[in-house]
Amino acid sequence: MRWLFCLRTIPLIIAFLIFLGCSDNWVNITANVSLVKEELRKSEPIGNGHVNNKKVRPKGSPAASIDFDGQIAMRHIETQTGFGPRSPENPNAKLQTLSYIRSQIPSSMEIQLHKFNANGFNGTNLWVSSRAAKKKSTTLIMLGTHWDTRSQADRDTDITKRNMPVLGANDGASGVAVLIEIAKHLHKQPPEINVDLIFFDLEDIGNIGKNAYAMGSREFVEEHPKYRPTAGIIIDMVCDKNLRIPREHYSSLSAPEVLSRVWASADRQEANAFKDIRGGAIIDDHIPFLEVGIPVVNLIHFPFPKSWHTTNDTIKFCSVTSLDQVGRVVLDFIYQYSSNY
Ligand code: 1BN
Ligand code: ZN
Repeated sequence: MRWLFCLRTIPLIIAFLIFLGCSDNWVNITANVSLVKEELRKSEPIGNGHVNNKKVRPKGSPAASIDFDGQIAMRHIETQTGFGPRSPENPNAKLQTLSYIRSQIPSSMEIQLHKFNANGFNGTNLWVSSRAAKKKSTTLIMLGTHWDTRSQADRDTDITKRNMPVLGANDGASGVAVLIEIAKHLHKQPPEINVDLIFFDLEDIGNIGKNAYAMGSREFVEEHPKYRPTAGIIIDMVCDKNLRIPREHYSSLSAPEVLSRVWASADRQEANAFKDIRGGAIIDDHIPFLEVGIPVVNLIHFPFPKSWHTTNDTIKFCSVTSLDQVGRVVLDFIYQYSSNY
């Protein structure tokens, strides 16, 4: 009987002991599940798409795949700088540049020349309208850049060069290059909203004699009082190898929603040249628009690179990757607007 008792109870005791051992693990497992849940709860993206400082964007989301050709953009810089400085003293280079930009714009887009005189200078703004959406959408986004270059390299470290003109690979040609490629992209993949691209003249003779910065855009705004785009982006100096674009001050102050959309696009495109920090207060082609209440932001390299307003502003400091980032971010911005127009 005793043996029989042992035979029956020993397995039960062993089973009980095993249960006690496992139960400890069981507690741990439940604890771990709670921990994971807590981590997940903490890591829910709240607007900025970040989890504990890491990106949580699902791979292959449509916004992430915009094919902007930075290499071709680089060639547009090469062509423009090949014409020489595009400053008022060099009318031939200016004519060649205007005709080059026109030749690159897809035929589906309308081109208007806005000729003006400011402070004794003749200028030409080139206004391209991509109105694929026509009346289907009342949203109109204005993208702008300046196509002129500075007459004097007044920040050159070599004082003997300060009267020489700036070649403007970065300060002039880079913005034009990006907008040309954006125009081609919009032609191939028309958004559901209307887009204008404006190439402004006479942005960059400020503080030379009695001239101001952003004269071309100021003339444009003054002479087109009925022109009221929904929002806009000005790009300037966007090709440097160490590109760094913080949130420009006047843009943050007067067009915060547009700036937030741009930074959301930069985040989606993983464009690390865009820095989520305060930048300088820059007088550029966005200012005349902001003054009449049109929310236009300025995407500009800041602090300015060493080559700024020097004879060193050449293509050797430009990078395909930088052009690519800016192109993708601006296109992402457009297509996001387009997806909820
Ligand atoms: C941008 C590129 N700017 C000139 N070249 C605008 C500017 C205005 C920059 C004032 C600094 C001061
Ligand atoms: Zn400049």
